[in-house]
Amino acid sequence: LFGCSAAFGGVTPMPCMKGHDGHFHLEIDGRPFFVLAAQMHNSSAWPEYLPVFWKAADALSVNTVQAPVYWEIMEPAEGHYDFSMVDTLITQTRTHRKRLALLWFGTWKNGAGHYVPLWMKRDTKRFPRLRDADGRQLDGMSPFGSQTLEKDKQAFSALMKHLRERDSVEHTVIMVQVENEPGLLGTVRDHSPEAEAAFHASVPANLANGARGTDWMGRFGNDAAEYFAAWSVSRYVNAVAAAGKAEYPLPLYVNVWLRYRGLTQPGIEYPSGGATVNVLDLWKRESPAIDVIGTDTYTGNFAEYQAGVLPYQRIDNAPFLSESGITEENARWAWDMLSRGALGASVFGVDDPGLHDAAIRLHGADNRLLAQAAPVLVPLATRGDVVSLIEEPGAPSPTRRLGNWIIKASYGTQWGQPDPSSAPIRDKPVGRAVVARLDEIHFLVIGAASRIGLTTALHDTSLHEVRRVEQGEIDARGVWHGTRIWNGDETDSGLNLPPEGVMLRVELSP
Ligand code: N0T
Repeated sequence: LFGCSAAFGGVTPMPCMKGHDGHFHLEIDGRPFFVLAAQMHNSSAWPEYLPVFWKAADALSVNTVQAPVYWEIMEPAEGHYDFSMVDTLITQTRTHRKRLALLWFGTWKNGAGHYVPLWMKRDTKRFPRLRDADGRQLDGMSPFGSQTLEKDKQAFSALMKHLRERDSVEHTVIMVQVENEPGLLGTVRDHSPEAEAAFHASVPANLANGARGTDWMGRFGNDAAEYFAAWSVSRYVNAVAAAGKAEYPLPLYVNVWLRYRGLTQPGIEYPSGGATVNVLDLWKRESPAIDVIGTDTYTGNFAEYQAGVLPYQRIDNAPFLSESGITEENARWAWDMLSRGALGASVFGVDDPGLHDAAIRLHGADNRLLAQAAPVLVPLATRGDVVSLIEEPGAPSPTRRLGNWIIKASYGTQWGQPDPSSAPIRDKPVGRAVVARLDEIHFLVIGAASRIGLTTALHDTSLHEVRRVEQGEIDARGVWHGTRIWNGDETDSGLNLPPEGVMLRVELSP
């Protein structure tokens, strides 16, 4: 499923996904890669509007940008494709020395059908609309429109074929998102005539769970409509993905408008039939052509973020923060993602004119640290040797364990700090760090706005001490370069990671 083909149509290895048991990463040019992405606003992929985006993406020091491909623009007339906007994105991404994740705004965009070409919108006979329980046509496409699916498959394959022809040597494009937050809004399931027939027919054998000949109500009871929606959307998206993959096998992903923060109403509060947590098993089973299901989380709260994201770390899926709001406190999420063997993390809407410089500066500093450390940390995370320590107001200071060591973070004014007024001013929770075990006695500590203590496990009477702390950097070959030794006030009561962030290599007693 996640095999890396050595080469495809080109001489360099294909971007591919590697890993196991819920820890997966992309491998780009044969090296582990952690996606640190910035996404533009929905209507920004036009040449006139790209400079503003690039200014932010460069300041953010991301290694990847996410940019939409609009179906309505790419196929202005049936069967006529125009890839000029895609080419512009590829060329400019190369100039800015980044990678590109293309977002296929096809049949679904946020649970609606607003990006299907005009000639399709005008022909509701060939391309039927989604219908609600009263038979009303909604402003989304029916997942049972076989002509609609055929057109989407053709267009998506044409896009992937174009990428193969255009990009199979450089591999600027490293992954593609199939549709955007697919699902149905305005109804729990489709009620078009084809949908009605399928809903009252027997459940497909692979979903029947032994019960032969039952219809959807008989098999799923009160949840039947939502499961039916998930089945109809997932197999549609999978068919589009499979068609594209046959042309050019890039890693493909789906992003989810999450069912969390107390949302319970499918089709109203979140698109029904998207890969939400309650139907995730069904989605994974029905979408083998999708490599990873990502989560769009718009929360600044650690518990909400975890509740949204953690169910997506499973034996067959890695967590992937496919979108998040770009705020200072949300900078914490990428650190947590990296520690748990995730694919990467993204911030959305970075070309927003109202965006504060402080958020850009903070995310930029983080990305520079994380991009340096990622090639070293990614394999360690797969092994379970990386932990994150994330500040959250009102929650106990995080404590983690690596081998015999207990790692504690604390924030704000500390015991032992001679002058409390010298404590950093904390109007936002931004404490974030990762600690990685390189071997028995060497740890990496990377982070910002935190104090990190390394102590012995309870009841362990052997000598545990921090012997040497060196600040430094990791070069492009993964080699450590020390710049100074930390001691005294910088280490006596814990490692004082400054607001701007730092990377430390620590030697501990064996
Ligand atoms: C996201 C973004 C963009 C009751 C929203 C999040 C992006 C899409 N959708 O700015 O449209 O293309 O993927 C929807 C989250 C809705 C939360 C509703 C809470």
